[in-house]
Amino acid sequence: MKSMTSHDTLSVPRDFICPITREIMQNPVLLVEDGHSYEFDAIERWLTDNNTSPMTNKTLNDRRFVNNFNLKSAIEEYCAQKNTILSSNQFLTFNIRYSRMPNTWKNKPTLNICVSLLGSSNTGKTTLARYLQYGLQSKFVHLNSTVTVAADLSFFYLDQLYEDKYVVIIQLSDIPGMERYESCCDNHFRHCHGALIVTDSTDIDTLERAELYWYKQLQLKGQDHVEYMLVCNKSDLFQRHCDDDYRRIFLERAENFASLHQISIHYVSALKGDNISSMFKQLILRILQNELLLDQIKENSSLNGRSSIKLKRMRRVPATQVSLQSPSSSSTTQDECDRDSFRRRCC
Ligand SMILES: Nc1nc2c(ncn2[C@@H]2O[C@H](COP(=O)(O)OP(=O)(O)O)[C@@H](O)[C@H]2O)c(=O)[nH]1
Ligand SMILES: [Mg+2]
Repeated sequence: MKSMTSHDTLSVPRDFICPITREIMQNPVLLVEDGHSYEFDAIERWLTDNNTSPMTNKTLNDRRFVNNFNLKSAIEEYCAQKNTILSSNQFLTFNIRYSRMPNTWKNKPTLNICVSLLGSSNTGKTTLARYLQYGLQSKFVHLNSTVTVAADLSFFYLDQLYEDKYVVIIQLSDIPGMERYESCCDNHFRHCHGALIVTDSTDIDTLERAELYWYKQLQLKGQDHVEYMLVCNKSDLFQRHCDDDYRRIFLERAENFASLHQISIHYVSALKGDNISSMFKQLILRILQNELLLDQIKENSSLNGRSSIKLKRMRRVPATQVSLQSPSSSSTTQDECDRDSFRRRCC
């Protein structure tokens, strides 16, 4: 385990790379039929020679593509950040881990970042959290109930020290989406430093609800400088099962929402894991680079004190509503106590 130096290379989020040229895109366009983004010149050349999607290899009935302005600005922002980072010799690369933290970090100061998963029921929040925890193994995790009835917390850490001294711990809150539980969410609006507003891209009502409820509540109750992103989940179903008209309307609406509020959009599949890790990483990077937010996090963390966080909290899955198919992995009462105690101190 090492702290970051300016010699490290910044890993590029996969969405920023053109699937044809394998380079960071400068003018990304979205091919409407397959839902993937490509470099403008590259897809134009491809379509002169082929009538298939470069990603799915399926025959295209619709060869139209549109500018992906949000992706373009996310790439530009990323490149600007990368330059800033390189020049100021700051935090460069990291991976987000869901495992035991190194013992040698036991006495280091921590930065405790709270991230909330917001969005209507059935949009895939729990699936997304499970993917972040288990990666591809999350396929072997099954839900015991179809609805998350109480906030479920999981803890991650970054495998590199921030500013060469801080251990960064992320508390991810998966909150209930059913209307009758929405009143329990207030704390998660109030205390989060970052939020992923999750929608089901096959159900446009969830996008409407994201605009009219989740985004507004976050504005109303959240901290001033909270970082958030719009997540359009179930991209696998969106591409395979939604017709052209629906997809066009959904994309237009999502883009309008995102550009109106200047937030980035991420098209992901929590079930397949597409774009999930890069999106989460991007959110954490943004939080750490938001100076006002970082000041608050540093202040809270020094108030809470390092001693309150035991290493074992980073180790396991809060399993109020999931279990591994292996019977040995169920949750314990002690874990739940730890979780509650962390929540009280962290938030
Ligand atoms: N095809 C597909 N199904 C998904 C995806 N994400 C979640 N689901 C399914 O959507 C349903 C609701 O997911 P869940 O995570 O419980 O949603 P939550 O209520 O927002 O926590 C489950 O049946 C998941 O398997 C995805 O990316 N693709
Ligand atoms: Mg859930």
